[in-house]
Amino acid sequence: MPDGSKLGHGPGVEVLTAKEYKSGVKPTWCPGCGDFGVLSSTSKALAALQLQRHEVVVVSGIGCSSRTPYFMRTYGFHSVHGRAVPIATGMKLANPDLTILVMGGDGDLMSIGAGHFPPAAARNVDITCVMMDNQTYGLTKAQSSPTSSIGHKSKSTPYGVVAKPIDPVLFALANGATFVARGYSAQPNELTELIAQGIRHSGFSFIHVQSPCAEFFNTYDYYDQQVENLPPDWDAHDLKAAIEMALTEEKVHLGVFYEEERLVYSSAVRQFEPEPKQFDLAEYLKRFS
Ligand SMILES: Cc1ncc(C[n+]2csc(CCOP(=O)(O)OP(=O)(O)O)c2C)c(N)n1
Ligand code: SF4
Repeated sequence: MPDGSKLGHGPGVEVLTAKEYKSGVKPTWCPGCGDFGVLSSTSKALAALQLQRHEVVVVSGIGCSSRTPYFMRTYGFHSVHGRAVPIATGMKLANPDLTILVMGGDGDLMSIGAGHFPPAAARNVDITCVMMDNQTYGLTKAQSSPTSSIGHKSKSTPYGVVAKPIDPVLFALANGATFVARGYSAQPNELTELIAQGIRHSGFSFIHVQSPCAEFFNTYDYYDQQVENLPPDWDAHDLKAAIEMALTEEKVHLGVFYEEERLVYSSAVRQFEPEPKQFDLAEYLKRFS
């Protein structure tokens, strides 16, 4: 086993490769599913940061993408549909030293779980939310989702979707997320960097990943054509510019849209904790004399 002290991790600390963050359980995903790329990038990001596995928790809801905790050799919680964000919030408050990743799909996080996202972003809960967006409900065999385009035909919308789709990047920016980025599962190296940056960021990080469903809605050709990096001189501290860029419909931009330093929730709430009262034992015992 390599000695961690050579890498500045202290003697006796195990140096981990990306493979060692994977559980070895063979993913149940269909061949070509974008989620393979996201799993690989997440493992590589954890290896780049050399986080110890007992310090990391991957929390998910329900969906193909939400199966990710099974495939990671970290702590994991495959919870109930849409509830990953509040569960992660509780974990972070109970133990602020943990690195917590919420991983799930557009159905899980933007539909049934959509009500939980805004308060976590606004409170700046220090968790990293990686959303695998395939614009469909893969696990339940291809109903439309809140990110499906107008006109998208599916089993639940046989005549086409009529609702305007949610733009997850815009949603995160509007709700006060302090790190907002977009990646593409077919560009795993760039995605690794975005996930690592999201984890390093102190506060609510949201990484929107275009992660096609190879089985029911294969959009690889579309995204191969449509994705474009944010300009090299992009100022990620300009919220208005980030919102305007997210509204641009010509291209699907990749990179870090926005980043802001703000007090994290677990520190902010502790400011309101009352001062502990001094306890005078002798005074207290007088009542029994
Ligand atoms: C309370 C509840 N409602 C509905 C379902 C059925 N259900 C399971 S997964 C899912 C949607 C998953 O979609 P998404 O999060 O996009 O994940 P994907 O499978 O596409 O990765 C639904 C509606 C459920 N499990 N629980
Ligand atoms: S149904 Fe789609 S999202 Fe689910 S594992 Fe298969 S390719 Fe991936």
